[in-house]
Amino acid sequence: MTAIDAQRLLGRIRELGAVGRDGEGRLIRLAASDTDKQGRDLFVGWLRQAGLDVAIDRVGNIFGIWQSPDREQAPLLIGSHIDTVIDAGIYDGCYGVLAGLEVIETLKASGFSPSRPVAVAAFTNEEGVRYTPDMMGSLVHAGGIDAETVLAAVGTDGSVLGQELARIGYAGDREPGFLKPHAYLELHIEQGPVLERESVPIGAVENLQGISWQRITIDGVANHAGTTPMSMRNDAGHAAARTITFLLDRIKASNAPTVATVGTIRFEPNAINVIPSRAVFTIDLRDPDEQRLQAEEAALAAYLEQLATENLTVSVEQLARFEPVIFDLRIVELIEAAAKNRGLGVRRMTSGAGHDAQMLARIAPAAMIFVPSTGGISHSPREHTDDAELVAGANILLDVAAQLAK
Ligand code: HGY
Ligand code: MN
Ligand code: MN
Repeated sequence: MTAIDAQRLLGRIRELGAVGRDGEGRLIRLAASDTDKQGRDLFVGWLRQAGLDVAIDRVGNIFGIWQSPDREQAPLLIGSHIDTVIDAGIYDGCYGVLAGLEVIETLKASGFSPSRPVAVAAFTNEEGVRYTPDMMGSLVHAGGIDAETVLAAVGTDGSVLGQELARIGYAGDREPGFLKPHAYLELHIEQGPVLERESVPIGAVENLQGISWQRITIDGVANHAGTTPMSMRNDAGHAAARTITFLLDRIKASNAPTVATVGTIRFEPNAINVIPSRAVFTIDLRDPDEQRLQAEEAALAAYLEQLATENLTVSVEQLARFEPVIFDLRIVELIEAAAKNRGLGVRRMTSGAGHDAQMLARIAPAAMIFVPSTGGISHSPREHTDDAELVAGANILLDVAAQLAK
């Protein structure tokens, strides 16, 4: 049974994982940054070494294409992302991109003759930390947002994505969406606790939860922290705290799979002895059920309306909103069969995280393969998956890709 070159894959994961470390050793490769460029350059070098055609589109999505005898056939696309969050782990996204390249190199070396081209993609700005929405490059590829809108996106640092892509040399010339996939596969770490808790090495991901990202701005009145009676305050900071507590306590009490996260918050003027005149914070809401997700969005909106009656001004910006996605059952079954054929345990599951696959599912049959995350931890330097688990997942990707490309 053909197997991937484990040392080559593991070595590349570690080599890419060393790119983009800051002075404190934190891994940060935000979309279209200088460190993202370093990671991109390393990946493109490996694509060229593998003899693949390299194509880069106008929003910086990178494709490595193994042309088949019949170039007219729609390609099998394997992908993920190599941009990271702040202080990231080395596996999120990178594992799936490098495993995709590994699968192509293994198939080529094995003499496999594909009936269709096989391509690997690294999509721009999957994480959405510097520019929103997340899964941006794959959303453009799937036709969910136009390239001009994305190229004009203004980052949290005031930069403009299109200018940054040009600056780092990844404003490509291919038209986004030029590659219409026959099918799409994504291998990813689970980033959650399920597979490890159940000692199951492979996840056949059948669906992915809906995501709602909002930025809330509450404006009150700055005043002296010592002389202003509590009854006379328009305290934007207290209003933000009440909102956050209302929403998170409500969701915790619901016992539903809904999750809510306030990952960023800032006050103005941000001084110890000044009642905040402004509070700006983000809310990441997710649920596999669209109706429940809408109900939580409505509860939050109603609470904010109530705040606005208290001499506070509230504004809401929707940063991202994606409905839950169901993946292709035929591919999910191929994943299960491949795992069983290699004597590996497998279970169907929902993805709690957003992934490029949810965008590609709009234009092609798509599904994902998960491998366990130690302690269920991700978006952290403590992110880890054992080498044997990484290799097992890549071999399942290999088997399913061979099925879809034969
Ligand atoms: O936010 C997410 O779920 C993904 O990591 N961008
Ligand atoms: Mn990811
Ligand atoms: Mn991520």
